[in-house]
Amino acid sequence: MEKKRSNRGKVLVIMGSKSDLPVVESAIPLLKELGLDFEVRIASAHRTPELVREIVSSTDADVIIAVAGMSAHLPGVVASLTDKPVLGVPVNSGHYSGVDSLLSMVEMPPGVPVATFGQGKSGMKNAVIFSAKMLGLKYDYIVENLKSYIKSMKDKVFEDDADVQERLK
Ligand code: RP5
Repeated sequence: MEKKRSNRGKVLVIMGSKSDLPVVESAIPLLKELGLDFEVRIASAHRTPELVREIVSSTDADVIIAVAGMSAHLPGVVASLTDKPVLGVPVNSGHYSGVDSLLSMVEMPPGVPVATFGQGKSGMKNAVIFSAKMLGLKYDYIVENLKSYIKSMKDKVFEDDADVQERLK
């Protein structure tokens, strides 16, 4: 049985191996900046399927980001175990430049979707932002945090442009 959901927006980030950690860690500051509650776990669809089932069935997170490389079955298996939205982030850890992982996530059979993002750190970042957008439907404070984040991105472009103008004078 899935636990009751938390009263703050919460994301479970699950990765297939500790070798995926740099991708996950790169987005921790963003999870904090957006005010998302989060839990980070390592569990492999192939090596520890029982642990994957246990984590997914006991989490009180609202959405799940699953990060994996090679034949990346983790997001699909997670999606088969929950009614919560599952976001997949492919990692380039095999011999096919991450396409192996991308196709494993994007080509889910009809009825068991995994919202698949780009590969690696940029995909992870977008998966976190997308999670915040979904959770903003329920939590107003997240919408406010997203607005500040978007404003800071915009300000950075203006600053960078001003900097380039200055340098190239
Ligand atoms: C996948 O296989 C993991 O997500 C990782 O990206 C890849 C390689 O795993 P390790 O051999 O580094 O543990 O399950």
